[in-house]
Amino acid sequence: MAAGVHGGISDGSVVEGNSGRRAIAFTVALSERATSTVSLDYAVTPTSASRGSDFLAPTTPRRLTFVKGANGFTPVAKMVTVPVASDTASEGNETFAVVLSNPSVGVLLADAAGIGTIIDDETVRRPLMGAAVRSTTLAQEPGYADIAGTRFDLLTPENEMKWDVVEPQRGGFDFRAPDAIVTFAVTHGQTVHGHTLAWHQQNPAWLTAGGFTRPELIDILTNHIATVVGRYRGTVSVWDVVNEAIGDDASVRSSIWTTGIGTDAFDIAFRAARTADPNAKLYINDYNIEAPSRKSDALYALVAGMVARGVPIDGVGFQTHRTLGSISAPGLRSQFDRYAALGLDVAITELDVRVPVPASAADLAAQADTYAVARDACIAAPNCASITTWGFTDKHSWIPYFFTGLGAALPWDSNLQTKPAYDVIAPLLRN
Ligand code: 9MR
Repeated sequence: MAAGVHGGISDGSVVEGNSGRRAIAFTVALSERATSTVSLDYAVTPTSASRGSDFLAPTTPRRLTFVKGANGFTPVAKMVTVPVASDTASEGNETFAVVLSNPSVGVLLADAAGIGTIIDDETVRRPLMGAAVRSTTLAQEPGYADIAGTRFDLLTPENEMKWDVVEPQRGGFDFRAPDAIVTFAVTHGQTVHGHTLAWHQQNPAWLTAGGFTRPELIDILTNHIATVVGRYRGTVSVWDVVNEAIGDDASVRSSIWTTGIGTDAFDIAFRAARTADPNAKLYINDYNIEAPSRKSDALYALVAGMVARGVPIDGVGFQTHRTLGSISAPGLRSQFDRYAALGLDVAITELDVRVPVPASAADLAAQADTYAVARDACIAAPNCASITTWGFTDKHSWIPYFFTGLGAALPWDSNLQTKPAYDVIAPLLRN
């Protein structure tokens, strides 16, 4: 048997049910003989002992990634929901099988309940896991700081690197807030995703109402990028150089940059960033580009033009602010793959999935499924570098302030308790 991975699934049990779905909890463990990173696809499927039509069909395979730590592999607890045809009074008697669908090499194990499991040892690359954080909350809430510092590989300042914070007066820079996050990340062995250098929002009035000429604006933009990127050279590993370049009408958005400088504003920004830190990855970042659309095509055309002109761009950030069920694996892959063909990375940069609040258990289960689509698309795409959630706790999320009646969009709830969406990303998190 190839690299000799052994493992098993145990403790399968139906933990909750309603007329449309069952939630099933189980634990996956790997033996210490496996290599450092192992991915397993699993699906829940009907068994001969399950009552006929209760389980409609096997679930779509989902992927678990194990990373070997100093103490070996940690067993992973999972909860998965499956569609069922009808409610029954005897949920506790139902049986199911959790099947690992990588059967090319491996061993068939069975636990006490007779659950067959086939184990494989395909080695996968693991995307970095990140979260957007707020400097004031890091300083004020120890529970928040603990999760931020211990579970993620990468932190994105949610607002602290934006123009209105960093350059509130022309040439007058204030780095206190971004420095606090960068210092926190370095202390915790994390990297930083810088956000953002050219955007149409959160710009100070001196900039937007200054009546500057094109040469003046080029000078202002390049000086800002040289100063900010230069300050964090070597610690900020990736920058959203340009944010939200394409409007909802699929044309290049008008902003202080595109109207004041012109169509070459973004090229100028990328070149200035490369000069300031030759090793940082340079991204363009946008929303509603997670599937084929006029907007995603417009972004692709913009990026392909940059590549053709030799503009130093390394990747495309997919914000992924979504609603339940609004992304699909084929949709995401169609976009990831065409940037791979240009030689570019992609990343999921601002993931959240908003639901009506107070959130129902069914919506939180469906939310986990939407998170799983994003996670699995990134794991499967060789050019997907990272998955970052926009915040991590519902206590500190932009959603309720922007969408009346919606919220609960993140993996931890307002009391820092984990939600079903957490179980989806947990295999990729630190610890
Ligand atoms: O989450 C950010 C929120 O706190 C700010 O008030 C808002 C200002 O426009 O920006 C939010 O972050 C945005 C990010 O910078 C770009 N993509 C969309 C995010 C949510 O609006």
